[in-house]
This record gives sequence, C-alpha cells and structure tokens, in this order.
Amino acid sequence: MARSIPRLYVVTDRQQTAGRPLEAVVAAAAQGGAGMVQLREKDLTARELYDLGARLQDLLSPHGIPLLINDRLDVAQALDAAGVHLAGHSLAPAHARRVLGPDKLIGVSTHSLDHARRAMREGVDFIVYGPVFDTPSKRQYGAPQGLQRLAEVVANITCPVIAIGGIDTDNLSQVLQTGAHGVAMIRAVLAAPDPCYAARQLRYQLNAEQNR
Ligand code: 3NM
Repeated sequence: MARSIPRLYVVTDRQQTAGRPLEAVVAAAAQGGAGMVQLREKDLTARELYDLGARLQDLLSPHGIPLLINDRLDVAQALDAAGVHLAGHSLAPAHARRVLGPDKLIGVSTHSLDHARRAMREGVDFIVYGPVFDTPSKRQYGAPQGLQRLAEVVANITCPVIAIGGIDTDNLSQVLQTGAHGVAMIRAVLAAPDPCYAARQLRYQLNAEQNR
C-alpha cells in the first residue's frame, strides 16, 4: 500500500503535558510541524475518547494532519478518523483492514523483527518499532531495543518504519542514520516547555537529514 507516511508522529498522553490541556499542546505541536497524531488515552471510555478525538480532529484537519486512534476501531470509525494504531492486543491488522477498508491508515506497534514481519505481511501502512531507548513513558516493554535492532528491522521491512521510545533532538540524528522513515514520541513534544518550538526543531532536523 504505497502512500506517504508523515515522519513526525506525536503520540498523546494527557498525563505528560505538564498540566496543560491536551488540545492546546496538540495544537501547538501541529503548528510546529507534527505530521501525524495518535490519540492514545487508554483510561478513557469510548464516549470520552470520541469527544476528545473530535476536538483534536477539529484542530488538526485544517492543517491536513491525520489523527489515528489507538486500538479502538469503533471510535476511529465513529470519528471517520484517518486510521488506527494497533498494539499486540488489538485486532490483527488484517482484521482491522477488513473493517476499515483500503483507504484508512493502519499502523502497528512492534517490539521484534518477527512481529514487524508479521504485521507487514498483514498489510499495515507503517510499523512503529521500539522502545529504541529507555523511556519512562513505557517501561512495561522491558529493556530498550537499541539502534542496532532498529537498523535490522529497517533493513528487513519494506514498509515505513517509525522509531519510538526515548527519542528527542539529541538522539534523532542517530535514529535516522538507521534508515528509519520517521520518529514517534510523547515527552519530547508534549512535555516540552514550548511544544510548538519542540516540534519545529524535530521537523527541522528531520528535513535536514532527509536532504543530506
Ligand atoms: N510505545 P516517549 S515506547 C507509546 O515501544 C510508546 O512501542 C512504545 O514515549 C513502544 O517518546 C512508547 O516519551 C512511549 O519516550 C514513547
């Protein structure tokens, strides 16, 4: 499924916005150059998620920034969101594709090369691989995978690979040297004192690496 996948993927977490409303932080990130946003608020009910998703969609769609909903195909469909982001416990990508059809984006979180290969065979649009570095945002996935494993995944996977986990402006360059298509993050944008500036810096670095 050849379609262009944005390179700067911002993942939400209402607990990591330094007390600011998520909507304001996401709006700032969009202004700074976030290319795609994943609504990932696992504690919310379907109705709450829908309402928050609708507010984010209102502020993202004028910029043409796709909103993906983590795990919840029902909410993604109700919102007519750009797509879903699947985890290991979610519906399998092939089944999500059957529900959503060919035009929606399907991304999947993977933590090993085997898992990434399987997801690719099931027709996902992109793979998120991590955690690359240690991240307090998601310690349940154990030890960081590191840059070498990321490079191995990139070399063996033909769809875009987006790296996640502890990524910021300091290590972005190393991450991109693996050939990763892009990067996803929570803290480096959401927790930044100025999320617009943070997204702009990341975007600037991404563009610079791409033009090398
Ligand atoms: N998924 P931060 S790591 C949501 O490895 C998420 O699949 C991961 O947060 C994975 O940018 C992660 O703050 C957290 O490190 C990313």
